[in-house]
Amino acid sequence: MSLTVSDVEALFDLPFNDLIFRAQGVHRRHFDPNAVQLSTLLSIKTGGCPEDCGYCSQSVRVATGVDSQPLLPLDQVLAAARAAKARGATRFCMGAAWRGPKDKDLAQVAEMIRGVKALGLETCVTLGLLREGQAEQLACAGLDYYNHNLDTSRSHYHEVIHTHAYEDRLDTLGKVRGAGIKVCCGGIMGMGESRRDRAAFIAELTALDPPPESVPINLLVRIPGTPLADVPALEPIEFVRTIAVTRVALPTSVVRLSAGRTQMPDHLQALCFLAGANSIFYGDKLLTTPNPRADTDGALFDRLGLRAMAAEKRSSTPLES
Ligand code: SAM
Ligand code: DTB
Ligand code: SF4
Repeated sequence: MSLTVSDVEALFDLPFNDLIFRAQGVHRRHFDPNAVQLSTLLSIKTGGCPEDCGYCSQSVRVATGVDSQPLLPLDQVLAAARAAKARGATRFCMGAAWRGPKDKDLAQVAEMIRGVKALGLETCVTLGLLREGQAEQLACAGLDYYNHNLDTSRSHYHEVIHTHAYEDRLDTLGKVRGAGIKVCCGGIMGMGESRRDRAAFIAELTALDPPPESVPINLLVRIPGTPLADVPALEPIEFVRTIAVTRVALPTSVVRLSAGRTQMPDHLQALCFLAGANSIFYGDKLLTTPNPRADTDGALFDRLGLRAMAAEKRSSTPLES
């Protein structure tokens, strides 16, 4: 159901205990409260991106020490996918530092999707803006999810990114949906936005019809050399509130506690799961920055009694610890 910015702001303004209680109630009506979906990320094409997203280490416009690499060969991608599956991941997400894919790139990515799917994993790619017909090619290869984030509110977007517009992102999301691919769409918190911006961003997600199946909420990883390297850190309770409000506003979406977990102590992550997060990136690397190790997450899951969510089901399997 589409919510107004004021509706979402009212959720943010609830007393913390009332907000968390409400989020847990919504979570339990739609999901197993102790099951967490596990996605592993791989950067299949790193660095050298022409876009100027202010948070990103991979833009050509910034010196972050990230080495540019061409598109990985298929065998390396499949080896990483096999390792992710062996650790217990159910989805494999492949990210490319492109404004958008060229048709010859897309043919190679289609082969990667086919190969990863044949291993019995769900597939997700994030390749930037899509042109007419490209989403259909990905659907033909059997792609399950396309990740394309709105990242922040419409008005804050111009403060962070100047080389493409919010409307361009919405246009690609429409193409993905039109091709019958599931949508993974979320954002980054802690980019100097206001609470109203966070509310407006969540309201935008509720206006997508149907809502995204997967909603990654990233805490900004402040990467030296990027324009946002020195932005003040988001207050942690406000981050937990953002997770809880997302859970209430998007009751049937899987909410991913995404980038930023290496900066979060265990008790903060526990609060995020209590607030309704039910997915993580799993494996020791995101795209260019570190993520908690699988054994560290295994130990945290044991302490919290959490289990891995099976693909497309709400049942569970043991997690490596
Ligand atoms: N180039 C494609 C695009 O922009 O859609 C795909 C890759 S891009 C790196 C995918 C997403 O990663 C971004 O939309 C952003 O939400 C997230 N991201 C990138 N850098 C980040 C950072 N430093 N902290 C948190 N999230 C980040
Ligand atoms: C998403 O929302 N977060 C992921 C994924 N989608 C592609 C990326 C996080 C990147 C964090 C910074 C880095 O490792 O470069
Ligand atoms: Fe390029 Fe994506 Fe990074 Fe923006 S977020 S600079 S489009 S890789």
